[in-house]
Amino acid sequence: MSATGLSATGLVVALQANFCQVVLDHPGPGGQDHLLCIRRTRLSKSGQQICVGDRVGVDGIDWVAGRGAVARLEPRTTLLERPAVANVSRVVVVTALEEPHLDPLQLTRFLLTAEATGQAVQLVLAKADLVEAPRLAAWCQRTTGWGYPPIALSCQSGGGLERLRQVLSQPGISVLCGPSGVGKSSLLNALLPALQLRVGEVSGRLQRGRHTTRHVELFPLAPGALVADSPGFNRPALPSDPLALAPLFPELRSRLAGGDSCRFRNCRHQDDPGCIFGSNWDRFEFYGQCLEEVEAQARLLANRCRPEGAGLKQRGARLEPRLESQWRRGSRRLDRQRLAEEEDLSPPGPAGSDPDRR
Ligand SMILES: Nc1nc2c(ncn2[C@@H]2O[C@H](COP(=O)(O)OP(=O)(O)OP(=O)(O)O)[C@@H](O)[C@H]2O)c(=O)[nH]1
Ligand SMILES: [Mg+2]
Ligand SMILES: [Zn+2]
Repeated sequence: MSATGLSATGLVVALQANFCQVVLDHPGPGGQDHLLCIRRTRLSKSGQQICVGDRVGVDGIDWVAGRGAVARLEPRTTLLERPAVANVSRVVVVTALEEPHLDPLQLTRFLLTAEATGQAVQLVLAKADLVEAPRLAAWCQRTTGWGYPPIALSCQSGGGLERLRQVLSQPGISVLCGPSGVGKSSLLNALLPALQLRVGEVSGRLQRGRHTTRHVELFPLAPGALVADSPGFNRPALPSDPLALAPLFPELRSRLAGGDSCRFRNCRHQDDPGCIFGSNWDRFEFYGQCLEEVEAQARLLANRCRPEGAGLKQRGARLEPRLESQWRRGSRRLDRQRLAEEEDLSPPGPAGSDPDRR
């Protein structure tokens, strides 16, 4: 469609309440290169949620007011579920070496959600100025062993920033994700000082972040290269299929892809007989914890989906749910814990138009 007509195509760079900011592929009259767009109800009816990173068709354009309506959503190549960003080419998982303290299980969960996109994953170890050189070297060696040679970075000294700039300057959409307070917005400010994104102090005994960034927003970093800042959160979700977990660990995936296989096709890789991985690998324990949680989730789902009464068995005087054999192992305690658990500490989005700017 003509850029000077009533319709156009573009990229969603930010969501604000019921609106989204769309950067147009071709500027309209007067060189207008973006529009504030409302979503059409038929898009909502089809159940499709617009995400940052989506390519959309816009119509009903009022060039004078700079308004339009999203009428069409183009198919996505990839989707990072949380933070929700479509068409991602690279996920940059950011964790601080200190303030907040680096938690390797939490880091593993972030890496798993990044791997689930099937795209390139880059690990950034931020706040390198806060630890001694031997500790930094130990973390670099450890995460390299997991399959993630990291970029160690300090916004204070500027060390590592140019290496990160090179990675982020590759074409496509990169998204920064990680816990609150690890320095995601700070490092974007260091790369693009004109952004002036809000940053917040970490506080409390656990040196937690304050959930300063509230929205995902895409910024241009180099020609054809965009980078998204995102709100920090503490507990990324895990995949729903227990068999999907192992291939998300690069240190397992490389051997599975190379044709090595355990004795049993549905091996849980928990040091079971005939397992090619054994227990002598660094993330064995984290893998086991994640697997238990995913299996507990799968059991809950299987029980909920079963018609009333159909999945019950008599045990003494009581009726108990009958479990699918493959999910029978694992702990009931985890089931209860999961039900009781709050998903994480992310606060609701605030009022106001541009809360992430200083
Ligand atoms: N010492 C040190 N402090 C840093 C560094 N980078 C960021 N900080 C501090 O860490 C705190 C949190 O930084 P933010 O950039 O707001 O963290 P964030 O990851 O964007 O946090 P959310 O928006 O809440 O997800 C601020 O007080 C920053 O000044 C660094 O390289 N070294
Ligand atoms: Mg931030
Ligand atoms: Zn195995």
